[in-house]
Amino acid sequence: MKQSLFTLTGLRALVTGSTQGLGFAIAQGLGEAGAAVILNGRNQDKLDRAVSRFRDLDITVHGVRMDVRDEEDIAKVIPEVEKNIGPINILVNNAGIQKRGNLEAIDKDTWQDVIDTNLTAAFLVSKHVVKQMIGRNRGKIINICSVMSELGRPTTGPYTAAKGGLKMLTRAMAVEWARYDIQINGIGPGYFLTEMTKPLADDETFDNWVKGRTPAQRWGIPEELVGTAVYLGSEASNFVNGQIIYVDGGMTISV
Ligand code: GCO
Repeated sequence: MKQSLFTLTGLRALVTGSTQGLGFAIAQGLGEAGAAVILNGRNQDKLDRAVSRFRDLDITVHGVRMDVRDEEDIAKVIPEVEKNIGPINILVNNAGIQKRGNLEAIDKDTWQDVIDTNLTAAFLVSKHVVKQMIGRNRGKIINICSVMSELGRPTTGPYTAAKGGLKMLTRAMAVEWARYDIQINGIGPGYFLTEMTKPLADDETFDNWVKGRTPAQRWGIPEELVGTAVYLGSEASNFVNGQIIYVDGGMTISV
């Protein structure tokens, strides 16, 4: 097996929503595999802090402030990135938020905010990045789905709908763009310890539920997503398209 199969040396990866949490861990892993990394967030201070952490890790890094829900911003920033930083070879659509509540009590603005950030943003950013990938006849897109792409949990309605949509958007992208030697796949994380899930992990009842519901009987650690992200960003996955790989300790295969 060629060692180069899994290297990302010479490639550039844009990871949306990567100033913290799973996005930061995935971006760090892609960087450690050799990619030049473009971090993204809406908040300049958070972005600057994330970039300096990467500089300490000796990873080639740029920070790009872009609101992934705003197509005008995307349409301005993506061409600037391609011109001033270089081609985006790997796009990771990671940006996401979670707003919990009983479905019947969810107001339209909350619903729209979750759908816009977790689903529509992936469409908008991909639409502007894929133009150049099509021109280069090469590219990788990785959509960060969730076990909620397959499963529901009370109070996570908008998030579940968005992540279910992202699973099918991954397939919609694959059937249209695979012909340009672009591979579009998804990663479905289970319950990982991040800023977003900290309130859940700190709740003993919820913590015990996750451990009981997960065959591995534990939460995931963000670094445990890196191997799958590197695989889907590398030559090793050149004939894989439209697949969602669940990194969930077995949760989606158990009742
Ligand atoms: C929840 C959590 C989950 C996790 C993750 C699981 O409220 O149940 O927020 O949605 O964030 O998405 O994959």
